[in-house]
Amino acid sequence: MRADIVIRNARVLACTGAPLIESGFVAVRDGRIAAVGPMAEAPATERNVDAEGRLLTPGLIDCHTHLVYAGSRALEFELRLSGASYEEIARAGGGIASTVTATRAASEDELLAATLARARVLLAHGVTTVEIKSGYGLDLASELKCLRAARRVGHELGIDVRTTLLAAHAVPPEFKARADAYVDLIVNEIIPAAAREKLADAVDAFCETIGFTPAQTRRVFDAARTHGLPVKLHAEQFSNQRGATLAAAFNALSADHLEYLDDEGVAAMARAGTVAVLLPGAFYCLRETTLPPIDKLRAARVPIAIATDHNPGTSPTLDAPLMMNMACTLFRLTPAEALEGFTRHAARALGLSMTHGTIEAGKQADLALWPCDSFAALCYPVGAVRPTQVFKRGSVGLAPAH
Ligand code: DI6
Ligand code: FE
Repeated sequence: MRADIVIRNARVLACTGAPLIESGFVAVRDGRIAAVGPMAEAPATERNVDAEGRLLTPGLIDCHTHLVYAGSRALEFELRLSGASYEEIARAGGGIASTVTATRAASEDELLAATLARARVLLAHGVTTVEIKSGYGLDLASELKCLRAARRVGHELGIDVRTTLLAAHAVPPEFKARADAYVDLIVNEIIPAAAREKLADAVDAFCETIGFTPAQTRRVFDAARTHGLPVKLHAEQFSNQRGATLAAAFNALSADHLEYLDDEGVAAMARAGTVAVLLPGAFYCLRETTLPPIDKLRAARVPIAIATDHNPGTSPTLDAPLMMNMACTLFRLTPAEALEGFTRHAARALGLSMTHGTIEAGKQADLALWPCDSFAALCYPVGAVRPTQVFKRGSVGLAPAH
């Protein structure tokens, strides 16, 4: 077998469900994984990387981020510390709306620069594929501007970016008390334009008392379907709107947050194969105390993914391994579940299962080498866990910027 590069002497965690290979190799050819196995079967090649017994995992996949925005929400953080709730701030015109003002005022190049800086930090934490949502533009031109900036991040950094149109994130100020008219705009103009310009890989909405009703969400999903775009949903974050059931009825790739998910939602997601994306960063920042129904999701065999939910309001973090730690500590996931949540199941939440998320022959050679030796060792430190090396399509050039 000819290989361009062989990573040797690695503890290989393929995230396929197969046991850890204690002393293994991964051979890469043309940017794809050519073979994986124990060292005894490693092919000879000229270019080798000695992993020196470190843990080799699939590159992490951050399947839920709001990476494109301008401005800061540090003041709101202080308000919440002195007692204001997230909902109160949102209803008073702060929260998402304040980020919308700053994002509308920023140029595409300014947004690109800010987003690139954030994406580089994600990369330094082992993320090789990232989903980026719009949702801070909330008008036709600004939503498309955000999606274009997101696409450019992928080209600039050589990582995979999947874009999601989240025009239904909040009702913009010019549509105050006219949410249905804003949904008309989304359905008649924003979704068709994003589809026409191939700027969106999926469509998302925030189904919530402070977001959009299930009926409005359904209209957004119908339009996505008309334009051939798969859907995802911010569901059951603050209250049970039966959003997950609605999402499953549209064969959603994922339903995300889910603290207030009910039994019917669990069953509907299981039937539809919709991934449950859990977001411990937002849970932590909002001091939420209601846990997503993890045991019920497990029992129904709903795939569970974990993501950063990076956004300036409720999850200002770019530390993917810290989210795995929090998924274990706050949600009681096992370290193996947390890592599968950031690899295999995250790939599925983006519709990328065929090419991403596991170390298997034929898949894209997206890999991360960690300075530790087990699932548990990866998840147990609270912060400051970074890969020593990241490979994207087999390219070793992606040295994390520390
Ligand atoms: N739920 C969240 O946690 C983020 N969006 C959403 O629908 C928060 C976005 C923000 O506060 O800026
Ligand atoms: Fe989110």
